[in-house]
Amino acid sequence: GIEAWYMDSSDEDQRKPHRQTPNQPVSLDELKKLGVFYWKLNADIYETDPELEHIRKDQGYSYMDIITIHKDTLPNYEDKLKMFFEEHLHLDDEIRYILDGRAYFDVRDKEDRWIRIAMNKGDLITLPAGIYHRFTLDETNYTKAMRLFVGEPVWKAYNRPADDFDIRKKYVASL
Ligand code: KMT
Ligand code: NI
Repeated sequence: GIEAWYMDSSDEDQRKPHRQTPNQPVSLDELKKLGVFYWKLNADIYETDPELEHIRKDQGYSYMDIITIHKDTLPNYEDKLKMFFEEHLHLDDEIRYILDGRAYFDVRDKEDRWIRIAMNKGDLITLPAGIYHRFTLDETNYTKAMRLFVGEPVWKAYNRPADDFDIRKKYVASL
């Protein structure tokens, strides 16, 4: 499964793990309570995987594309990474499936503390609409991810503060 932990408060390199000492792990169950869901899949067969097909049908993930985040493949790499790491929310769920490499998703818990979720090859995660979150590469500086979406994708991110959005109020009320 994925590993998650509460972050330290240091401002150094976002690509470092930022664990506390001692480590403060966060369980899948605690993530579920925040509306964060997780599947483990076989990324080696993503093009023909019946399990992925099943999840997509079940959840209505009709749209998909693949983004390779690496300095040589992603246009405006530096700017995009900066944007991804700005704390933000979306009006829809954010669904990401790591096909190769690694990355971190950080999400806020109920008390507004940062939880870091370490994503490896084969990890599929869904972040609920309205949750404050951010994304970063780790020190390996490379990930290839499938982006899934219910219907036509809307990539628009609203940086914090975005507390007046209905979707934010709805999310907070769900906790
Ligand atoms: C987002 O909105 O946080 C992202 O799209 C993150 C990068 S996609 C792996
Ligand atoms: Ni996002």
